[in-house]
Amino acid sequence: MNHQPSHPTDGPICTSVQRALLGLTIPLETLQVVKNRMLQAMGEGLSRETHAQASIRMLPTYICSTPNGTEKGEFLVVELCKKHVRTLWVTLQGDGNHSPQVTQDIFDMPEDIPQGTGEALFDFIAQCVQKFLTDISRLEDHLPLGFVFPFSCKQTRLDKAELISWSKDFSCSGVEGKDVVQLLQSAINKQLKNVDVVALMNNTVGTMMTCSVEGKPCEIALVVDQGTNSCFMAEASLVETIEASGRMCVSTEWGCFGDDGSLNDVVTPYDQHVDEESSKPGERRFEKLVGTLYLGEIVRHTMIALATEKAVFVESNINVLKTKGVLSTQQALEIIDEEEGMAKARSLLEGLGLRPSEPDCCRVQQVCRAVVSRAAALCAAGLSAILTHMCRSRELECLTVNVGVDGDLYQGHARFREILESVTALLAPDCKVTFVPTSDGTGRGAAIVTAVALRLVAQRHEVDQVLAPLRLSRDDLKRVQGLMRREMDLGLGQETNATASVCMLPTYVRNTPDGGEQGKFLALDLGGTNFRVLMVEVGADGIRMASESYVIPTAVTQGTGEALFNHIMECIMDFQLKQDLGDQVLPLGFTFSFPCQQLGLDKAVLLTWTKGFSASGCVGKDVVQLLREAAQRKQHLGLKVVAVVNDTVGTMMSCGYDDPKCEIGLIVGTGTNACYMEEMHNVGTVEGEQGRMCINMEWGAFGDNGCLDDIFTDFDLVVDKKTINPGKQRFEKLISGMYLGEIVRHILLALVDKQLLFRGKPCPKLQTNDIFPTKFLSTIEIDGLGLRKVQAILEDLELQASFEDSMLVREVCQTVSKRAAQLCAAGLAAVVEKMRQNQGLDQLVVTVGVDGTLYKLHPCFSQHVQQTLKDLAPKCIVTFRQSEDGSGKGAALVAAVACRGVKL
Ligand code: 0WK
Ligand code: BGC
Repeated sequence: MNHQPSHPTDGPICTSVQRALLGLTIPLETLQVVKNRMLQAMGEGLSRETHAQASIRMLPTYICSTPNGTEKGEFLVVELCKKHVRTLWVTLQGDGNHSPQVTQDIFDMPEDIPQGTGEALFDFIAQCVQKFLTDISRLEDHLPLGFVFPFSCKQTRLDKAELISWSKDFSCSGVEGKDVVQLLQSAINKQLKNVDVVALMNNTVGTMMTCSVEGKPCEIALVVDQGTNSCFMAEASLVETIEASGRMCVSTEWGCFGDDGSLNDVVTPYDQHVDEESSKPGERRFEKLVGTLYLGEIVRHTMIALATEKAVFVESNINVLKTKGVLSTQQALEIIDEEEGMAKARSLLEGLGLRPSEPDCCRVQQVCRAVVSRAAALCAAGLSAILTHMCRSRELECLTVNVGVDGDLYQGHARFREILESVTALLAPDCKVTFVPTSDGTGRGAAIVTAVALRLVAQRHEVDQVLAPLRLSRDDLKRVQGLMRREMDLGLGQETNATASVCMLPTYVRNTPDGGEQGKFLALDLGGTNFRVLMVEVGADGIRMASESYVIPTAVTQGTGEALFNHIMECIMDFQLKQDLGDQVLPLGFTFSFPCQQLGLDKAVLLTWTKGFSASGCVGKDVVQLLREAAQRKQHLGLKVVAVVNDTVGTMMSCGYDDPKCEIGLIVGTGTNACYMEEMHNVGTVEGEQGRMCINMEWGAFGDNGCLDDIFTDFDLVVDKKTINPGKQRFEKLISGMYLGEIVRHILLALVDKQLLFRGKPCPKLQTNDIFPTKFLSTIEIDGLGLRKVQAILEDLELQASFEDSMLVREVCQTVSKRAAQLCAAGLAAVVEKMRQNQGLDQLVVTVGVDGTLYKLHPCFSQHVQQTLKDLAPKCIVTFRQSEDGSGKGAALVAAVACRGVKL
């Protein structure tokens, strides 16, 4: 559909008029092209690489949420309009804010202000504020002020915005490139002492925030006034010019679209004249086709062209038409009126001293209609580009959205509205749009933005207070590193071992693999997420493995030791059956991932259970013997345990098989722990000075003697209290997968209590232990994961989360996992620094073999560990090698060496 105006059909005159009207009419297919060009320009505006050159600048506004009706308080708003300054006093009840109390005043702007100095402009605005507050007797109050500034600004905060360029005939000197908030604040400070400018926003943002229907906010706004612009709630992850997540309102500044020539096939010679006569030729080409500052001018130049071609006013001297501004957009809009239009046209043209014929008046009316229709159609092309962008970026089949609209052209003229709405529906058929004209400009919206700004600032402050204890400084981490080193030295000392919280258990593994290991082995891997039985064949051509995972029910892990080891035996026998091992008696390496006093390679006494295990009758017992007894109970004669190792040792050995520099084993999974190769002369708890031995640090218990109490937050204490081993494994409970989810859950509950999350609504499901598993952190923290997915996770917990809520939940997860990674790195820094000093090296080069679901699956845990370690131990070059096949392979390698009878 293209909207062709009707007209008399007489010869050359008709052709000129038709040509003019055709030139001013954009067919739908061309509008589709314009829409696609705007979509592309919007993409360029969002991209960090092309943002600076983009004709649609896509400026972040730092508005991250639409109003939620709880905004409360009294706010001062100042709106800079084309010919006046409007000051408003807005009281928001927080009751959905559908009818806030508003007191306002309008101060006409002296004509010389818009082209005068910036100082004069802001002093004038400050005088208006001072006068307004005097009139409403509010001079004494401490007041937050929201400033509606309808010009393109590079915003870096809600209260920091640099003017990029003036438009709409404003050109005050000394403002472009300056922070407008600062300029206004300093002008206000000259007159008043108690007014803080806390937010600046574009008038489109004010419009978007003001227009909300039945509590469903608008997510797009459009202003078609002297100038034109739009804004919408974009996916923040797509706004590459800022670091943010969730949503961010972006002011498109689409007025400049076409400044790169992408409207040249739409612009007519009449538009060209208007541009050349404007204060900034070549700039804001789109605005000059749409804004009311220009429509009258386009009509005037069209009439000049038609008159020149003797198509109109053949009886008149048309010089009057050559004066800029003789025909205003308002007049053009009156001329298009169905009833009064022709009369208006005649009185206007006669008023200009022209002697228009009836057809002349009709042709002028047609031109006016064409110019206004084109403006509406172009706005529709821009709006549909935004709609399509939002639909795609939100991965929606159909977008349903409210569009707030302000500006004389939309508010005042049905024809403009009809065309805008109908063409939008044609260009964005998969979007359901409700247009919401603002009833009172941007005032209420600006108050809401100011309220949101204050609420966000207040909320930010409160959230920072809640999370501050979990944010560790470099000094904190250096201190933890120092404490870990002290506990390690105490643990290695014969005299001091008993009091050390880090046991530093000798493992009797004295070498890492040398590749000469041979043979077929059975391996068990107990203590991680699953219990695994493996068959491992080690040969000159490498290692082949077969394995089976078995779940150990809590009833068994927390039952009797006999039942636990019986269960283990049943799994072994099931595996041997499946692997058709018949009655082969394979040497067995047993990865037993709990603190054990190793008395030999195949003898280890369990010191205590961890990770939720508590099977009775095991602590103080040789776990190999417990396994052998279970084999006897099962009349299983084919069990030959030759080695029992900790999973850290198994992991070090497994990675050491491929990388001889691997001398540290690290586990960050259900639990956490580390081992490393220590110089025998430093191991005071074992006879012998020569060579080295792998030490199982059991660092999970670091801090059990209270040395970490100042790191422990109330949330950690609550989590610890609810475990079956309160006061134990303190370091582990700050780091490992078994506990992080619970720490997050308790922080979320605290934020709900403080009304900072889920609007303070009680969350019964969130009260349930372990309802927020650590794997949620790994999902929620995936970079670029749409917050929609976070919302989905929360919905499963019957939590109705807003975007702000989802962002806050993500921030809590990030804070907890980052602390865990940093603490893990502080522990490792102590280990590598000790190894470097042990070897008297200026620089240590070492590999850490690592395993565990948290380290392997969390999106940024490993990165945080590595970055923090690099900072805390700069003299150590540390490579992290993720263990492919787990520590079972390592246990088999230890068994292989044991079988060679070589003193490991
Ligand atoms: C896989 C290893 C196993 C270790 C586990 C730790 O093979 O020995 O205990 O990693 O990670 P989790 O399963 O506890 O996340
Ligand atoms: C155990 C360690 C084990 C670690 C990782 C800790 O709870 O005490 O022996 O290495 O978890 O699985």
